[in-house]
Amino acid sequence: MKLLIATRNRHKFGEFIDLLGLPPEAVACAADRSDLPEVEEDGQTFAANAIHKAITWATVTRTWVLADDSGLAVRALNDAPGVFSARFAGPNATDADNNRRLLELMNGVTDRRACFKCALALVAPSGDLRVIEGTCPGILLDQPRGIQGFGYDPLFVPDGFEQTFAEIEGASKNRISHRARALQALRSTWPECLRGF
Ligand code: ITT
Repeated sequence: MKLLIATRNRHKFGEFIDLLGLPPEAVACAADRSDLPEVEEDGQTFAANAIHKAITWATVTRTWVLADDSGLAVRALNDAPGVFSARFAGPNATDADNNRRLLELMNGVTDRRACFKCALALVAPSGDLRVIEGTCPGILLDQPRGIQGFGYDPLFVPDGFEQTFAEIEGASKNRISHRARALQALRSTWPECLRGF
């Protein structure tokens, strides 16, 4: 049985491949599955969106499903863009559009604190469900730096680092990221959950 990673974002999927350490044949990406229904991410919280997606697709596939809803919460913007992170600059916004909009709103703002957040929802074929969150605090720059990663990575310097997520190696991001921390917490509350694939 495969584990379905319930994301169509190839960058996120790549991070999960590295984080999970599972053989590629054990894992499927939602971007490769044309049979999955669209799931509206219209919840008020990351957790609500992750649960909705995981349960909807687990019902269709009857496999293990791991869903991630994540984004950036900026202190000076009352935690925006939050659940609107992917479409901050509009419905079809690119990462560059979203970063530009964020920089415009942060122009002249001295409080640069921000936090990446990730909610993971894991559903077993039995219907068993766990939801857990991970966070990664840091600060926002006033211009992008680096070419790795995705999303807001070029603007975000995690606490304890001087480089942005788009400048540090993927392996370093995967040690401290919101996604890595959520996965660690999931494994510690449900140790047997991602074994045996
Ligand atoms: P799926 O819904 O298919 O998973 P998505 O990219 O739309 O893909 P989200 O709805 O969870 O995923 O939106 C997450 C957005 O938050 C993402 O597009 C980025 O802009 C931002 N984001 C989340 N995690 C990030 C990370 O590790 N680095 C940079 N930006 C991130």
